[in-house]
Amino acid sequence: MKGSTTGSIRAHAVFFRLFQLTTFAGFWIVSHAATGATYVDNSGVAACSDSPGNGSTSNPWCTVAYGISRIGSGETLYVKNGTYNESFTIKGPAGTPAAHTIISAYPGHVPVLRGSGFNSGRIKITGTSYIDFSGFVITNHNQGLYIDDDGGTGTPPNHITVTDVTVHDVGQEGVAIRGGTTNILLDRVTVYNTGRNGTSTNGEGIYIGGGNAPDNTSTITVRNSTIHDTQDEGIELKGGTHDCVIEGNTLYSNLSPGSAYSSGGGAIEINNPSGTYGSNPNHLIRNNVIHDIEFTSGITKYGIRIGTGATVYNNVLYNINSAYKAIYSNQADYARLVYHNTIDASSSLAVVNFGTRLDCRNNIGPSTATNAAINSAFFINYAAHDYRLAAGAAVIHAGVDLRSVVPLDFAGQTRDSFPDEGAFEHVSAPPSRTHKSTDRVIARPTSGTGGPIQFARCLLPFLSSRTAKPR
Ligand SMILES: [Ca+2]
Ligand SMILES: [Ca+2]
Repeated sequence: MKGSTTGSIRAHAVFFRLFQLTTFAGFWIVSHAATGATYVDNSGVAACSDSPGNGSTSNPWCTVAYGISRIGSGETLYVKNGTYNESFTIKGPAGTPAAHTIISAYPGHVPVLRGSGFNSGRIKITGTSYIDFSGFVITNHNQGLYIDDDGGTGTPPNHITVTDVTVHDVGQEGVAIRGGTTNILLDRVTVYNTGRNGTSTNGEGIYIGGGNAPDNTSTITVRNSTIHDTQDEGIELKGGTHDCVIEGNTLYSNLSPGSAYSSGGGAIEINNPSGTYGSNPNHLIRNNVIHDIEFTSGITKYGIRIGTGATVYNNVLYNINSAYKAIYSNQADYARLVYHNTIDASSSLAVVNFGTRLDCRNNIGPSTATNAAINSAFFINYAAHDYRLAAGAAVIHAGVDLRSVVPLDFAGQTRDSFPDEGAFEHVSAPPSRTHKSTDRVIARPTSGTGGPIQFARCLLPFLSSRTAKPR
């Protein structure tokens, strides 16, 4: 008992010491950023010069590229409002886990990095690590932002964070992350009007992995971002990529107007494995909203195409043109889990399986035993696409317990022991553990969360497999 008490006190002391250190370190970082940052400002408010002695607020540098060349590891470069006609490559200085190098818009400012046209240039990050890049608008380049191994000539970057960046009106892709790159976070990124050079077929919003060559880019997270009006896929995960997380994003008007290569793609597209990664890629696609995927003559599109192993839950899909499948699982390889999505589409096209190991349960959309076909009466405001559940909806407490995979709902609400079908858990007390014979829960077959994957639970295959495309 004594030892335990002593241990507890010691643990408390260690915690307090850690708290002191953390607080001190945090204070130091903030102080350093406030007093030690350097500045780029071409507005003319303060006369700028790209010379070594500059970099202060009163004597700023003129170009972002020069500023980056002057800062040291873990330092902060702030860029103030203005249009900077630049295409540059960030090759460092690398930060450290404790002190990232920060290249950022000055707080409240939105500097624009403008290229020289849709057929040349890009902003690139390569061969470096622990860099935070935030607050910029990137436009009028061939591609917006590349995070890669410099076309195979350099080392892949890692631990790069891109926050509050907007990429719009570019010749090809908005953002490309490739070349074996790892540990990249895109947070609150906006991408629109891609594929504008008129000759290229590559107009993806966010392109992860390689095209023809094997590419094991992995551990990429795209979060809280908005990707719309992309000529090709909104977010594409190429074969060979693995362990990526696509969460909390909004995608619309993707694959629009639709190039030749976008036929067969999804607003979120997970490509079939390329054979360079030997186990389930385990991509995680959750809490996204996909809507308004419009009809284009001669083009086939999907809301989400699952071409290899992935877990897909708590997504909301609506206004997917009735010619298209909302969620399509094809390319028979690794297991897919499709749980708790709300899919406002005809039951025959909500989730379509073509010969894959698909476990499809607790969705609103498919009309099968462990799912529920869409019904406007389920929702608070169906007409306004508010798919939170109305009190008394038949899908409340009607799901099987999949909390080991889906502990929370779309809104972050904890799912109770009788999960509701669809993306939203209704806030109401769960029923008692004693079922009545009329409860849907016990009327349904339940395999349990640890059970074997159930094959083809949504729909039998009835359409031909998608033809592989080069990019
Ligand atoms: Ca419930
Ligand atoms: Ca593509």
